[in-house]
Amino acid sequence: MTTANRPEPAAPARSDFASDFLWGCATSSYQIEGAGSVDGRVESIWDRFAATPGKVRDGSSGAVACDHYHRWPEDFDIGRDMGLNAYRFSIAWPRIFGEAGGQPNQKGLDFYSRLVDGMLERGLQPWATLYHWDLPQYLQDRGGWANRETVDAFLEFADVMTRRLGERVKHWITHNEPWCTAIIGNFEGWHAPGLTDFKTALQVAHHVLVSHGKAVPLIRANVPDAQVGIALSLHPLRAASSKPEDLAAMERHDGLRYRWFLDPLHGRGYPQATLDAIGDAAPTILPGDMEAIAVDTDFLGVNYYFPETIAHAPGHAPLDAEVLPPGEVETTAMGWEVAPQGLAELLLRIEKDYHPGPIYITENGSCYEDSVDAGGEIDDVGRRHYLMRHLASLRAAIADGVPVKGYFAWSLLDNFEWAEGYLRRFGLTHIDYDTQQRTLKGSGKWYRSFLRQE
Ligand code: IFM
Repeated sequence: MTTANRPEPAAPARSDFASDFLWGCATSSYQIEGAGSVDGRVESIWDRFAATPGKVRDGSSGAVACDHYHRWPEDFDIGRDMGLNAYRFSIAWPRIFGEAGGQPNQKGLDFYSRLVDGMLERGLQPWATLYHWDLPQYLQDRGGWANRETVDAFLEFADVMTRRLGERVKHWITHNEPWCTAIIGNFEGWHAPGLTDFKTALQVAHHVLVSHGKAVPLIRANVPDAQVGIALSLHPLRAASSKPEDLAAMERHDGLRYRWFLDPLHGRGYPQATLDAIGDAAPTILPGDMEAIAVDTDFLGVNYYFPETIAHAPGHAPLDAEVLPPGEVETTAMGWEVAPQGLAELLLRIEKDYHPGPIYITENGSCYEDSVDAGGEIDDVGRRHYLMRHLASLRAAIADGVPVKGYFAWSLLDNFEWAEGYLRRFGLTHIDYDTQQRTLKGSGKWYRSFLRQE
């Protein structure tokens, strides 16, 4: 069924949720900031990747993006007027350290300091993500996250940022979507740095998790009353059929896609069946690593977009299991299945499996092909329905006992959608990339009326 044929969903109300529930939008530095070579920012792996022909579908990069670096007051006004009480952003490491072992860049620090003041002035609780994929290229030149030294460099970055902002920023996310950093970037190769080696990818995943675990106590030491967590991208899984081989393939995929991250974060180590299956590709683990990864956190961030259907696929690396494209189901312009109930399903599973404490939906959103009408309006009915239906699902999960404390829509603005460039729009606010004009879409207006209880 296409979105156009769908009946209008029942609208959830803000009053269905706790009065102290957090309502935000999420963004990330490389996707919105632009100002690629301003004020001492150095090259990131995404600058290098985007400059490599064929890597980004429209040949674009984040060099200008939404020019948020200069236009952030207008963007935060949009967030405030929408009625948000929280805002999730990430910090561009290449703005802070221009070389390995160098001194922090004062202009980069000042930019994020201004940004945080701008949030606070508008009643937006700042949620800072330390790593949302824009690794400095000079670190990739030394092996990137596969090199253990990057863990130390990350800790130095985390230390500097939390000392500088910790009086004002209490909520810290160490990493966004380690799966994407590790597997998409280093095995599947369609994200920066574009490597295609499974063993490297698992070493990257391990170092990312170690860096998370070691950053948590450091952040707590620097930030009075810190709340620290990690944001994982997760999918409910379905087997392609009830055949034993598809069920087994789903189990194998689950071991890597879900348990490989959640098990060690909850003190269970890497899943043994997955370790057995991957053999020599297992990462090098130093004494103390697993204990570090298992550090207690204050919340779990869950990024949910769509479910995955898994089929047995002999020869399909790395685990003879394949994620199938969705069949005859409703999809977004990304080709991702629209499955609001999948959010509740996923949350209930996480709660049952790990009981992780407070959960925040740190991303959830949809991509549609928006059109601007003659009056300059964008009636993005698909995205509006997606948002309404996912909030209804979230309400159901909370009613069933999952302690979700906040929701961040992806995204405040249309932005640079990685390998898809500017061909894909996820924003509640439309960006005209020629003029940088911002226009609140129908979905953004609905979120505003929901948040203001109009
Ligand atoms: O744009 C991305 C974001 O950077 C990470 N999570 C998924 C979003 C949509 O693909």
